[in-house]
Formats: sequence, C-alpha cells, structure tokens
Amino acid sequence: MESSVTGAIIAQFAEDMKSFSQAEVIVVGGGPSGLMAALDLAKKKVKVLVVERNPHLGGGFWLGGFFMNTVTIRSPAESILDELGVKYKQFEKGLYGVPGPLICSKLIAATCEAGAGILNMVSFDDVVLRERNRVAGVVVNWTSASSLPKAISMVDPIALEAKVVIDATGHDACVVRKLEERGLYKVPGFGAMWIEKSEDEVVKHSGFCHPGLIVTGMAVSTTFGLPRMGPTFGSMLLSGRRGAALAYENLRKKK
Ligand code: 48H
Repeated sequence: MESSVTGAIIAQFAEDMKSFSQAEVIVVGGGPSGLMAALDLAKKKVKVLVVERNPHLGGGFWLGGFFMNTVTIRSPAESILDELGVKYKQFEKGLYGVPGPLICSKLIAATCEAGAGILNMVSFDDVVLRERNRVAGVVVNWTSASSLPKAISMVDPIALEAKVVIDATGHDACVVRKLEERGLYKVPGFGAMWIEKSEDEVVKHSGFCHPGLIVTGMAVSTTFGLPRMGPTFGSMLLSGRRGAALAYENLRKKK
C-alpha cells in the first residue's frame, strides 16, 4: 500500500506538471486578485495555473486588517460575494463585511472546482522572454530551495511556458520588479493610502503593463504608483476579474 500511495502522489504531480508546463495563462500569486483571475479564466475553460510560494492560498485575504477577521468590501464588488454564495453584512450603504476565513476559503474552493491548476510551495524566480522582450513564461523553484544552506540550495529552477502571465504578487509586484532588474520597466512603487481613489484607479489600471504581462491587485498600485487601499478588498476582486477578461480577449485574438 505504501508504494501505491507514493505512486499515486507522484503520478498525479507528473501529469499536472506536464500539462501546466505549457499553460495558456500563469497567475503568479494566489491572493484575492490572483484567485479571482484564475477562477474567471478556469470557468471559461482556459488552461490556467496559479503559482504560489506558500503552502496555502489566499494571500492577505484571510484577515480584514490588523489581525481582525472582518474583510470589508465596497460597492460594486459585493456582486462577487453574491456569485460566490457568501452572506455578508451591510455596515452602511455601499460598505459590506464578511468573515475573512469564509470568503477566502469559498474563493479558493471555487477556483479549484472550476479547474485551475495549483502549484503551491513554488516561488517565481524569473521571466521567460521571447522576441521584443515579450513575457512568455515564468522560471520557478521550490520555495524551500531558497531557505536551504547555499551548498544544498544550488538547485536549478525550471521554466513554465504561458501565452499570458499575470503578476498578482501583491505589494512586491515580483514579476514586474524582475523586468525592472532587467532594465525593461521602471517601478514607481505604491503611494499613500486613499481608499476611494485607489480602488477605482487600481481596477482601471489592471491589465497589460508589458507585452505578455498583466498586473492585478495590489501589484497594480506598485506598478503604476497609485495610492494603496488599505484593509478593503473589493478592488482586488474586480481587478482580478478585469485581468482575466483582458487575458481571455488576448488569447482569443491569438487563435
Ligand atoms: C509565488 C508569490 C511570490 C513569488 C508573492 O498580497 P496578496 O493578497 O495580493 P493581492 O494583490 O491579491 O491582494 C492584496 C491584499 O491582500 C492586500 O494586501 C491589500 C488590499 N493591501 C492594501 C494595502 O494598502 O496594503 O497575495 C499575493 C500572493 C501571496 O499569496 C504571496 O505568497 C504570493 O502572492 N507571492 N508567489 N512567487 N515570488 N511573491
């Protein structure tokens, strides 16, 4: 039985990796914006993979802020709570609250059920670049490789190809930062908090920031120098949705 259990784990991993080494869309980061993007794409039968450095998905979506559970959502994003079948409380017109563990686990479950691939405990390391510096995939390694002593951690990463990559890595905007390291982008960094302005601007700016690369969520603030939105998450969901719609449109044009 032991060898059957081991064999089952290895066989499934190999099958998934072989399939997702050539994805249509790779989402780097499994927080609210990345999951939302992956959910919408998977629902449209797009071959989408989420690469997440932690063992768990959800990013900052488990907590509402300051280690307190209530996640706030501002209009019009409560429509996504309705779609996910999550009950919420109205605090005032246009401001809603939902327990973080509930909305986060619902979003994760919906994304997995829709068919998105999940590669957790794996960190983004670099971009694959093709003609005219188009982003054509990601270079990844086991997250644990970076915390090993240098002599052991000198394990080469592997590459996964994609037609579109989405940077949903939150404040760090890791994929965009890698382009900056390579002299292809100048990252202004996110600005001070201004919830109303930020939420609208982040959704509006969600999209391609470089050929082959879409940015969503808090990474949009970092990439375009927009104000931060603090502990409220409606724009994260709407940003992921817009990123998915633009990725889908781009894939259809390529067909
Ligand atoms: C693989 C990686 C890597 C890497 C990071 O931070 P997140 O929750 O991101 P968003 O943009 O979906 O949501 C932001 C929100 O949680 C938040 O912090 C807000 C609204 N802040 C406002 C403010 O003013 O501060 O999730 C990002 C995910 C996490 O799960 C990371 O572990 C993951 O990306 N990630 N995964 N390789 N190199 N870097």
